[in-house]
Amino acid sequence: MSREEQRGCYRPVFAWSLDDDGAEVWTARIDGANWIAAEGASLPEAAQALGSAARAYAQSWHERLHEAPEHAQHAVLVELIDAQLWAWLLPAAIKATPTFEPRRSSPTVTEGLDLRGVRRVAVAGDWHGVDGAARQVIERAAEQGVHLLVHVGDFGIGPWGNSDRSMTKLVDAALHKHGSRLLVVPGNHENYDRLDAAKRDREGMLVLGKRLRALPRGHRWSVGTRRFGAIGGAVSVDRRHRAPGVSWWPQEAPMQADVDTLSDEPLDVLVTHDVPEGGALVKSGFPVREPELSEANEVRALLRQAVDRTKPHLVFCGHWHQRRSGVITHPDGSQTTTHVLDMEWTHGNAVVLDLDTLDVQPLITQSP
Ligand SMILES: [Mn+2]
Repeated sequence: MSREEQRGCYRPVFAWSLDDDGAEVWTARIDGANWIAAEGASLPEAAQALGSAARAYAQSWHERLHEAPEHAQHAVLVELIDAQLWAWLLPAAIKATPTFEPRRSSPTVTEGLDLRGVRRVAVAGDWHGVDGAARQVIERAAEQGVHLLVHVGDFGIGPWGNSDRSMTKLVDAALHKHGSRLLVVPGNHENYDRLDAAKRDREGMLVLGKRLRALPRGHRWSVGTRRFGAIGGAVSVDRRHRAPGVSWWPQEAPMQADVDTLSDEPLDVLVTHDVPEGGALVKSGFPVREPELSEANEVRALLRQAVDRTKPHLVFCGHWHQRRSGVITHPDGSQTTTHVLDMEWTHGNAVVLDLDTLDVQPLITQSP
């Protein structure tokens, strides 16, 4: 093989993708010497880093690697790095520069979470951005061998106002620590602008972190062999005390179209934020005025319609900050049991659902 042919065996490669947060990531490597690799937030950054990695390799080669049998053969590559590094790397980098906007159909759309083997699920009620309470539930569940959690909303998806504290980042880190995953069915106290802008994974779930997803209204998914459905959202009965786009979002309440999206196929488990009408006896701790009262009742009627159409065995919900349950009997004799979960730092905040038996048991937690 001529020297020129030997040089042709090494080729700089630059590739573009999106990470889980939707940010651009550039990777760079030398084809034929794959251990020389780097990445960066931009193409120039990745090219710089690849240049440094190549120089570092050449230096180690001169110092000791030339004696190693698997590296001795790369003398031509080292010569190329020593004499012509940028004349060699730059044309390849320039060729990789996107001439149009970044490809929308990127080959690295976020993978869906694999939920096929899951046997038990922890279901938790309103957390309102209290990451300590979230961490405790995630930890207790993991101790009991439960690594999938479903949240019924008022999770506290931010950003909220000017706070740069991120509930989603804190919870994603806790999930990582315990090898767990969490699916949020949004409530009314969530930043809907963030949800509307979120990227979807291959399963159609909204990506909030590596291990954290939110479920769009009307979304269906499977856990093990069980069929789940989601209709998040509710009316904030205190919205007149809140600021639009800062602590209140007009997209908060579900609509008829969401129930139609969910459709009539039977479900095992329906997850909502508010309680479907007739699902369980709940009582507001304070008087609610019109028009919020009527709007909230309309939402509960819509959720009841979803229950009547999908006849789930179980409904999990929250919103009322109390632990209640109730049974709806359908005309065909089948029954739906509704579990209303309490708020953060309470014993009624979380339960464990056994997917084989559909049995529901409290998840034992402690007050702080
Ligand atoms: Mn709520």
